[in-house]
Amino acid sequence: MKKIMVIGALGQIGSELTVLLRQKYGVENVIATDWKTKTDNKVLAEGPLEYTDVMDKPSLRIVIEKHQIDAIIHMAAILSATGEEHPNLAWNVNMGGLYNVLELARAYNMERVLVPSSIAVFGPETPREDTPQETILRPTTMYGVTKVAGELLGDYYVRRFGLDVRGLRYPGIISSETLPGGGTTDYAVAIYYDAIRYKKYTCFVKEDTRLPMMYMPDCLKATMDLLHAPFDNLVHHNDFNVGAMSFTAGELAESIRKYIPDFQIEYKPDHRQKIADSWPMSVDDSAARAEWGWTPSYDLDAMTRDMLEKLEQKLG
Ligand code: NAD
Ligand code: AKB
Repeated sequence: MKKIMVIGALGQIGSELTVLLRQKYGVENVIATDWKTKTDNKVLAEGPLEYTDVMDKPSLRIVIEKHQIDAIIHMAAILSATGEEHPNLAWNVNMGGLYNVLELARAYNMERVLVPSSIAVFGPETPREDTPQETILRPTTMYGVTKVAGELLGDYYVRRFGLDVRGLRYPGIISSETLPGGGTTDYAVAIYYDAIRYKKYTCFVKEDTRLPMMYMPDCLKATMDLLHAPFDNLVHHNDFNVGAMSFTAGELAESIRKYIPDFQIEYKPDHRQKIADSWPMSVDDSAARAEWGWTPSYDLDAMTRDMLEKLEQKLG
C-alpha cells in the first residue's frame, strides 16, 4: 500500500486513524476525504484533504486518479440512530457508497480495501451474551441491514473477483478527539463530556443496558492489525467480531464516580433504547484472536482515567 485514501476521514474513527496512518506511511501518502471539507483538526488539515461523496462515483474516481490510490479505508457511513431518522439516506450512503468503492477498487486493481462493520449486524433473535462469530444476523435497523449486506458484499468481492476486502464488527467506540456521529452508543462518550462540564448527565438508555464497547486506542490497534494481517492467514474476511469490554450504563457512571465522586446521572430512555436492546451485551472474538492475533488493552477504569484526563485538557 503506497497511497491510501481514507473516506469519511473527518469522522470519529477516521480522524484518528488518518493521523496514525500518516505517521506510518507519510503525510502525503494518506489522502483524507469526506463530504465535509472543514476541520479543526490541524494534523488532518496539514495533509491532503479532498472532497468525495461516496454516493457520487465520479467524485471518488477523481481522487483515485489524481493521487494514484492503491488502497481504501472506507469509514463513511450513516450510523444507527441517524439511520432510523433517515433510512433512505442510510441505504444510499451505506450500500450505494460501498458498491461504488468496491467497483472502483476492482477497476483500479487496488491492493486492499478495509470496511468496518458493526455489532449492529445482530438482532433480537441473536444470542446476546458472548455472541458467536457465526450466528443469526437479523438486525431490525436500516443501519444493521446495510452492515449485514456490506459484509456479504465484501466477501463476494473476495470470492468472485479476488479483491482483498477486510472488515471488523466494531462495538461502540469511545474517544475524546472527535464526537461520534449519530449512533446508539453515543451516550458512552457524551457522559464523559457532561461529567467534566456539569458533573451530571441524562442518559438515553436504562441503567442496566449492557453493550460491548471499545476505547479508541484499541479500535485503532484492531484496525491497523487487521489491515496489515497476511491475507493467507484469514479464514474470515469482512465480519470479525472484536471485543474489548462490556458494561452497563450504571457501571459506566460508577467508574466515573471513582474520579468525580459527586457525579450524578439520571436515566430517560428514548427511541434508542430499543436499538440497544436488540444488540449483543458481549461478543466472542476468538476468530479475530486466532486469525490476526487480536488482544485489547483497555478495561473500563483504565479508559475512564484516560478519557477524563484528555477531556480535562481539551475542555479546560
Ligand atoms: P462518523 O459518523 O463519526 O464518521 C463518518 C464520516 O463519514 C463523517 O465524517 C461524515 O461526514 C462522512 N460521510 C458520511 N456520508 C458521507 C458521504 N456520502 N460521502 C463522504 N463522506 C461521508 O462514523 P465513525 O464512527 O467514524 O464510523 C466509521 C465506520 O465505523 C462506519 O462504517 C461505522 O459504521 C463503523 N462503526 C463505528 C462505530 C462507532 O462506535 N463509532 C461502531 C461500529 C461501527
Ligand atoms: C452506533 O451506535 O450506531 C455505532 C455502532 C455500534 O455501530 N456506534
